Amino acid sequence: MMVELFMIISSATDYREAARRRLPPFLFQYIDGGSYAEQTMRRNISDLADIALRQRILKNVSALNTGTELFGRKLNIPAALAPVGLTGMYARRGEVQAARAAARKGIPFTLSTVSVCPIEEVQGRSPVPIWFQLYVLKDRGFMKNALERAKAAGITTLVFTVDMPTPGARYRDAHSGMSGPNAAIRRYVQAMTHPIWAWDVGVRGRPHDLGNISRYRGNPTKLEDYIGWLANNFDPSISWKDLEWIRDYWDGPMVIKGILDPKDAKDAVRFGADGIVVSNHGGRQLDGVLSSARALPPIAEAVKGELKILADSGIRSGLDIARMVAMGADAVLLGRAFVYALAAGGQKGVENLLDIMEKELRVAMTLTGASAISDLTSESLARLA
Ligand code: FMN
Repeated sequence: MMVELFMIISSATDYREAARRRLPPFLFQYIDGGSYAEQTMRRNISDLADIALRQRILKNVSALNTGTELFGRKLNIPAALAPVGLTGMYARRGEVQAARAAARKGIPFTLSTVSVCPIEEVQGRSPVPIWFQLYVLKDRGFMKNALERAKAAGITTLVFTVDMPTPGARYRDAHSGMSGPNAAIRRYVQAMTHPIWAWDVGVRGRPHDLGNISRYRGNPTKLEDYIGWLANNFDPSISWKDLEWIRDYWDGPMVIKGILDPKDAKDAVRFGADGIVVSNHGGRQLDGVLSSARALPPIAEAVKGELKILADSGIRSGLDIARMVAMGADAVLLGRAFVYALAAGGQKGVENLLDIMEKELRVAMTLTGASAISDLTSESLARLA
């Protein structure tokens, strides 16, 4: 890809820098930022880095296998791509490119409710079933419509995100031009000074509406309407009772995303969820809550084996995947890591990132003496004095 002519890419961190160069600032900052003072966002990364892996030697791990199984599907590594809104703005028809990369590398892709490309376009161009993420919205008609369309498209796994009864404030967005005064003009100027993105995505990647919402409303819901639409549609009245109709309606696996407390994880078991995602939304919701690395161990202790435990927020390497699995996750979701790669290098960028992460995971497994994903346990972590 173009970006690789100018940069050596060897990690997710390199892709972040490549994405920063390629994207207009309003988009890069939207991806890169968190809420309020961004403390939780930073701790997601630093707390994970503080988890010490336990090096073991002479364990003959020559027959190493990174594969696992999740909701009846074999995965090449214990990971899936997280739902990320507006992915079609970071690369041309970005959701399609990311879904195809995930399929090639043997892991699931999750389509966000607030995607640019609608369900039908992404599933139609993916060789394997994708996952679909749904938000709790005041307009239950939209939710029902989205579920019906997902089902009709052949999607079986639903990720239901519950940590956004109200959106967290992301101050970077007001400064960058994503929102705030004269936002449209500022975005236009930024696009003009990033001509590769402007031509490839801005011009050739149209239409840039929120595909799923447009299909429901029958007219385009444009990027300009996005912030307002979101702000008016999240529903703070939601409770476990409201989820029951979705569980009754949805035949396939249902995963509840946005759990940080063992009590909520137990409620998810009682509710009959097939899985949970331990997540603080990448530090984009309530700043000051626990990092996922800290939230995961007590949750795993409370519900391990009763449903599938996924975890996200701050995962930037295969070493981080090993850490999360060793702390009790069955698999992880990759958020910004894949988005940076997509912005920098499209489908090929995401495929390359997944290759990099698989290699990193293999090294972590080799040097902790783990031949299989099931060998990554609390015994793979060093106890600190
Ligand atoms: N989570 C959702 O459930 N639905 C979304 O539409 C959604 N949009 C996101 C948009 C951006 C730009 C980012 C960075 C995250 C978004 N998330 C969304 C949260 C991710 O699914 C995931 O929880 C988070 O990115 C994990 O943290 P990480 O990026 O540090 O790995």
